Amino acid sequence: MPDERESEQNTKRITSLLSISHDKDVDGLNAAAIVWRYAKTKGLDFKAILTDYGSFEQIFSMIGNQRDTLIVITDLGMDDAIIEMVQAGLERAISQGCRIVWLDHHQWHDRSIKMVLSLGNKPVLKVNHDFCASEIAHKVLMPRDEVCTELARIAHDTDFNLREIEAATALTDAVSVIRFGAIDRKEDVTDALYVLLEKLAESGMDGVWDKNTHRFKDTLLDKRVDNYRKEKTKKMRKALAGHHDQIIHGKLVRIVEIPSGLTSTDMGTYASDSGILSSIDPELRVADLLLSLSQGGMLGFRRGSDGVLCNAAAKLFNGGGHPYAAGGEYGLYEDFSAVCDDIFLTLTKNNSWVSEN
Ligand SMILES: [Mn+2]
Repeated sequence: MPDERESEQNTKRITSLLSISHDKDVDGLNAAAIVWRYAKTKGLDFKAILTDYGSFEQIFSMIGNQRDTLIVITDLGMDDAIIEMVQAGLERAISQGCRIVWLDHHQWHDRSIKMVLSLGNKPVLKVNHDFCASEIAHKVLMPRDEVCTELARIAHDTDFNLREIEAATALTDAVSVIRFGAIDRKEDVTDALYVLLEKLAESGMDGVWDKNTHRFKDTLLDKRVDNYRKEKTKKMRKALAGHHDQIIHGKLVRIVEIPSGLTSTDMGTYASDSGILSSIDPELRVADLLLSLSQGGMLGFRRGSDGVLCNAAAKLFNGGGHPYAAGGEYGLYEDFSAVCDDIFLTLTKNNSWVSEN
């Protein structure tokens, strides 16, 4: 087929690989490490950029300067607001002998999918919501590599919030502490994460994590993670101690305020641990419905028993989600107690969030 010959000619000079991945979490980092291992097996020079959604303009105009490069984008969806700009950058790169591989698990619009697939040099686009991005990178690029298998497993544990693997939870905290530290000091996040990325790409978790001592091999990093966790725990304990409880339609409903620097996932996981609760107050049991209110007025919903529908509760606050976890909005507030009374009243007036079983 003439088509294939042409594309082979256009891409046969590929000498380097540019990885662009999400800087926010372990999934983005491990996906980049898997791509790095792929580059090594193909003998391609490797460069990585870890980034976030606000920086697409800068990234994709830089992509337009690439030549003879395989560009692999992972754990990032399309920013539909600047799709023309993204397209222009990609088209320029392709006209200079580049090829595009885009592997992701976020929500994509048809228009964005069509745009990527219409590019030259046989673009590869895999979007699958059932896996995290590292798992997709593993399957597509390095299915038989054991280190990549492990990197994908670690990413899955944190991206799906399973928290079954100690090293995965530790790596999640390490990424947060390095990332927040770089942002605070106005340093480049990719530079700050590069050492960790390089070790993960070289030898997987073995490169960074000591299985026997359950600690990071880098003692400074280990200390930073330790401190970060202690701070986090202190803040969460304090927040949990200030909880407001009420029994509504036979269910224990609890509202807590999320301290700054923490996510509703942090808070939800912490507040559903019965051991932690009884250490604060022996009488404190896991709530059937937990609402966490952020400083900005956003509400996170988590359930502690099956008889509650978080999505239905969130719907009463302009939100939605799953029966087991959902999100909504209260709005800006000053008096936490007044907010609690108001929320309790709304949940009392409506029982759609209580399921039959
Ligand atoms: Mn992800």
